[in-house]
This record gives sequence, C-alpha cells and structure tokens, in this order.
Amino acid sequence: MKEKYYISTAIAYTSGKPHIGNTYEIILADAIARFKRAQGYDVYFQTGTDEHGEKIELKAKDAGVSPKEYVDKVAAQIKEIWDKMNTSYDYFIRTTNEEHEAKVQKIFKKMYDKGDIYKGEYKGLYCTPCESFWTESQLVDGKCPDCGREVEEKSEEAYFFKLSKYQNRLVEYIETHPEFIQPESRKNEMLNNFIKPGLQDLCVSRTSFSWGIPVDFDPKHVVYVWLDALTNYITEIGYDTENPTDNFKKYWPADLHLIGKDIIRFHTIYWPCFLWSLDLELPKQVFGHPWLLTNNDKIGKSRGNAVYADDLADLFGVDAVRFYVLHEIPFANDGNLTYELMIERYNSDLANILGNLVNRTISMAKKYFDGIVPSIGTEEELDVDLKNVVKESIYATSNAMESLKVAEAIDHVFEIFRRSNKYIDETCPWTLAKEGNTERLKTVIYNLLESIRIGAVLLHSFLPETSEKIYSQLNTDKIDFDSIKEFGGLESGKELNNPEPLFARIDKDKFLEELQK
Ligand code: ME8
Repeated sequence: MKEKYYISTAIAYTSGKPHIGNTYEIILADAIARFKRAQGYDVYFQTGTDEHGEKIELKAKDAGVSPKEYVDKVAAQIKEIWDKMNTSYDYFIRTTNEEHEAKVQKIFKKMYDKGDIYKGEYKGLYCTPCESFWTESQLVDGKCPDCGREVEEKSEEAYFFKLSKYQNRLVEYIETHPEFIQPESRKNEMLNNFIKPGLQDLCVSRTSFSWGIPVDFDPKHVVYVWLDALTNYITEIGYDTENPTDNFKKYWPADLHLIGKDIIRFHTIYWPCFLWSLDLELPKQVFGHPWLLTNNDKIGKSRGNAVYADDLADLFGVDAVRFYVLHEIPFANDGNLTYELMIERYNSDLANILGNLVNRTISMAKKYFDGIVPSIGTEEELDVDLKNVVKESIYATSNAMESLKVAEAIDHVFEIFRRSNKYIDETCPWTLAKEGNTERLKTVIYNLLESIRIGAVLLHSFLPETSEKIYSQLNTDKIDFDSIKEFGGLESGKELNNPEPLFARIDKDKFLEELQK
C-alpha cells in the first residue's frame, strides 16, 4: 500500500486571466506533487477556480454577459494556462460545479443545526449607490472610498459563524503543532496579530448580491464566498455531511494546502474552525509561499505591469519559465522577475550549465565511441569526488523538498551539472583521446553520461519536458528514483541518440530590443 499525499493549491478567482504570480503557485505545487509521486506516494493533487462573489458578478455585468458565461470563459483560460505549464493536477474543481454547490448547502445547514451558525444583524456604514458596507477605517474623509458619497449606518440580516467559540482551541492547536503553519514566522503573526486579540464571529452570508450559493433554507442569502471556496478542499474528494466516501476517508486530512502569503489568515483561522464545526481533522500543513514581484513591484492588473505565464512561455519555453519561478522565489522571501534577470538565468544556468553539458557529453560519446555507452575502464580519485557530489546532491534535494525548500532543491540538482562540467575540465577527455588512453576515456564519458542521467531523473519534477528530452538523447528507460540509488544504472553497450540542443543561447540586447518593438 502506497502512502497517500494530498496537496492542493488555492483556487484562483475567475475575475480575470491569472498572472505569472498566480501561475507560480501551480508550478510550485506541481514540482512538489511530481517529486512525491517519484518517491512512491499515492498523490492526489487538486487545483481549480473560485467563481462566486460580488466582484465577479460586477465584472460580468461590465462585460455584458451573465456571471456563468463570464466564469466559464475565465475558468477555461486558467485551465489552459495550467495545462500549458505542464502541471500534473489530478482534478480541477470549479465552485460552480453542481455537486460542490449542493455540498456547500449541506455544510452550511449542518453548521446551523449544530448552533455554530446563527442569524443575527450585520451593522455597518453603508453606501447605498455602491450597495457596500464599510468600516470606519476604510472611509476616506468620512465618505465612501469608492464613490465619495455620504454613508449611513445600516443593519442587515445575516448569518454568523461562531469563530469565538473555537478561539482557545485554535491557539492551543497552533502552539502545539509547530509544523501546521509554514514558514514559521507566519505562525506568530497569526497568533499575536489576529487570534489572541480576539476572534469576532464571522458574517457568512450576504443578501446584497445574488451570484453565490443560496442558503437553501433561507434563499435570499447567499453563502459567503470564503466558506464556499475553502470547502473545495473536501467537497470533491467525497465529503458528505452524512456519508463521507472511502475516497474522502483515504485522502483527508490534506497533507499540504499550498497558498500565497496573503491568504494564510483564511486558511489558518476560518478553515480550522469550519472543519472543527464539521468534526473533521485539520490539514497537516498550510504553507503560505512568498510572492513574485515584477521589477520589484507588486503585480497588479490595474497597475498595468501584469506579466502572463503563457506569454513568457512563448518567448522562453515552458521549462525556462518553470525554472525561473521555482529557482528565483525562495522559501520565505519574495522573488523578483525582470526580463533581464530571466535572460541572464536562462543563459547561465539552462544554456551554459545544463544545455552545454548534455550537448558536449553526448557529442563526445558520439565522436569517441560511435555513440555507444562505454563501460567503465580505469578509475581515479577524481571519479570518487564526482560520485560523492552526485550522491550528496540526491540526498540534499530530497531533504530540501521534504521541508518545501523547492528553490534550494533545484539548486542541489544543478550542483550535479556544475560538478560534471568541472569534471570535464579536470579530465580533459580530448587529451585522453589524443593520447589514446581509451580505458580512462571510457570511464570519464560513462561517468558524465551517468551523472547527467541521475541529474535528469531528479530534474524531472521541476522541468519535466527537459528531462524527457535528456532521457531520449541518452536512450534510457532507467528513469525512476530506484534507478538512482546506486551510481551506475545507465546500461553500457546501448546506443545514444543524436545530441539536440536543449536551450539555445539568447542574445540579450537583441532580445530586449525586439521586445521593445
Ligand atoms: O486568493 N505571487 O485567489 P487569487 C505569488 N480565490 N502568488 C500570488 C501572487 C504573486 N504575485 N499574487 C497572488 C484567491 N498569488 C482566492 C483563494 S482558496 C480557498 C481561495 C497567489 O486568484 C495568492 O496568494 O487572488 C493565491 O494563493 C493564489 O495566487 C490565487 O489568488
């Protein structure tokens, strides 16, 4: 029996096309999911779209279409980008799925029957033309921040969830489960800034708009979008208020909710309390990843600086985009994207370190051994060091992945390629060939091919297409993690395929000039 691993991303709002920052998240989740699969886990990887709410209703109105037409179009666009980026999700959930909607209604009712949801009054400062409630601090000069008109005190009937009931339990849980919120710095922020000062009951229904899931026993209310959205993590895998399926029992609790740093609060305060209300266990871990900035600035569609993954992929290739975001966004600090940096990384890491290594090595094997993988000849001290670096890198990559340090993990894989390039400089195969030292040359070429194979197997979770191209050039089917436990898995005597360049160098100035045009 394989051990299960359930990983989810946030579900993206269908308010518009997702930018590279949103896309980073699915790529990050994909790398983790692929790595776990390669390690032998039975992985379930879920992503999807968050499709209800007032904002989307307004967007649809502006576009002159129905909300459903609007979200159908954007959800398809999101899925297309996720697919283009070669992400291996198992299921794409949409919160407008009928099954999800029906389950949310049952969940709301169950919480109500239990006494965790009660009917009350929402009081606030209301702007009638904008149909919006505001808090005192949101007002600008005492007026509506959107239209600048007067606001008035108003109350509206609404349902509330008793967050306050779970406050002490939540504090205790977070304090006794240090692994629950990652990175750990976020844990203190949640505890000290949000939970300990006191949890207010949460308004979980709205009557001011209709694009949402109706409360079935009081249909002028629609369910608050975060209650609807968070439950996506359980509805699709088979949660049911009466009879949860075996699939649900197998996969829940989730092992990892991967989300961005801005929505940790929803996942570590609201979501645990909702789950307790349903008598369910909490996810094992919530990782709030940092953000990607463009030119060191927050990405915003309205700021006009949004960059899209599909455009970048058309310029650089899918794996180059995957590499950049996975490598440039560390575990706890924001990463930055500029075209200049992207070209530099592409040239230095992908074209030089990786691409050149593979190309040079296969070409040498073609030249010196007619493309047949040689067997080991004479061994020297240098070989031991290469093999040690390969071995340590395998270990370090797994360790980094275990603690979700994906940028570090990819660096460890590249350590193999860096060390291999150095090995070429140290052993000078062309001199060995000139000297007729075939026995030594066989070993050198074999070790290089084998190091590349091991590197490619590890690289597969991050850059799947590139790895597959390398497997094909090596003509090998030794591509699973078991095959890299020992150095020497590549079979001697097999014929390699022709070398094909993996990443063509980019002329930076010319490229940027073209881009300007
Ligand atoms: O928040 N860099 O959806 P969303 C990295 N529907 N990640 C970023 C980012 C950036 N610049 N900007 C946004 C929502 N993100 C809700 C989630 S889950 C039950 C509901 C991340 O489309 C963001 O943090 O605004 C979130 O995790 C994801 O992209 C989707 O954002």
